[in-house]
Amino acid sequence: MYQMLDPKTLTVLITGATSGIGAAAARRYAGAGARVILAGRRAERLAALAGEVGENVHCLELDVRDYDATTAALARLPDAFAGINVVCANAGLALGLEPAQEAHLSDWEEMVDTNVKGLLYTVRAALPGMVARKEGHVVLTGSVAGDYPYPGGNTYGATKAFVKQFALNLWADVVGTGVRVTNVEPGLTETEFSVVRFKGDEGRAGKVYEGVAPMTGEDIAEQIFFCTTLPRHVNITRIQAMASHQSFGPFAIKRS
Ligand code: NDP
Ligand code: 8X3
Repeated sequence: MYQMLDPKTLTVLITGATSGIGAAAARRYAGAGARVILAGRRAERLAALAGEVGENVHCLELDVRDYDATTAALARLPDAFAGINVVCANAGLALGLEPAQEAHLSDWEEMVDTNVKGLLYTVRAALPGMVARKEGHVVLTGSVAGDYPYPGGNTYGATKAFVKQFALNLWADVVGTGVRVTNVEPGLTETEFSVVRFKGDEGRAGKVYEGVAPMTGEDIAEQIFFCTTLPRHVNITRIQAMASHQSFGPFAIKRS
């Protein structure tokens, strides 16, 4: 019988735990007996999720764009949660779908600050402890958008390309330390992602998933859980999944 890691040995930090993929991952880990640290900005959502998933949970009201707050929060974790050995740097967002020449610079800045800099802050704050303990797993939430361009994906896709390359470079650094690195790269997944992208326009967000069977937060959480519970001699560097109704576009050729 193939021997997976015992989830009860895991202490998992999840950023972006108030919704979607992060919330589903929190439920998956907590349901399997792991200790889970839920991080996000919306305190009431954190409290509701903590109430739902049980006792082995600690909440951090945190904006990942604030490095000082992130390091301070990790430094004062209660003893039971201090030995983090899985970090899911998952918090992120897309804003807008305008072509680059019409996009809002403030949207670009918020995506870079969150998806790139916030993700770096989370990893930088948690990594030294895992290396010192000779055990850990960094799971980044990348995207198919980091591999494949699409109209309006401009800065969002570029942030996810950064995440992919950072994951690979991180793995080059930590190999042999006992820390693993995985970039999880989902495609179409129905969460609050599109409501956020379209700034609260639920009608427009709903159309993204109309007539297709998108993946769910639970689908991606299962992939994250799988990668992190494989035996320690196995490292999945990248895991990419698309909804079965999704594939690549052809090259665009604009004829005159
Ligand atoms: P949701 O909008 O449902 O969840 C996003 C999460 O990110 C929320 O919990 C939100 O928490 C958190 N977040 C956003 N900004 C910040 C911030 N500054 N500080 C802390 N937390 C923040 O979307 P998803 O679950 O889909 O998104 C999760 C990740 O998955 C993202 O990185 C996204 O890019 C990626 N992804 C999503 C895909 C999809 O199709 N849904 C496909 C591929 C990748 P709060 O607002 O409470 O702070
Ligand atoms: C989210 C997937 O294709 O909407 O990262 O950009 S996509």
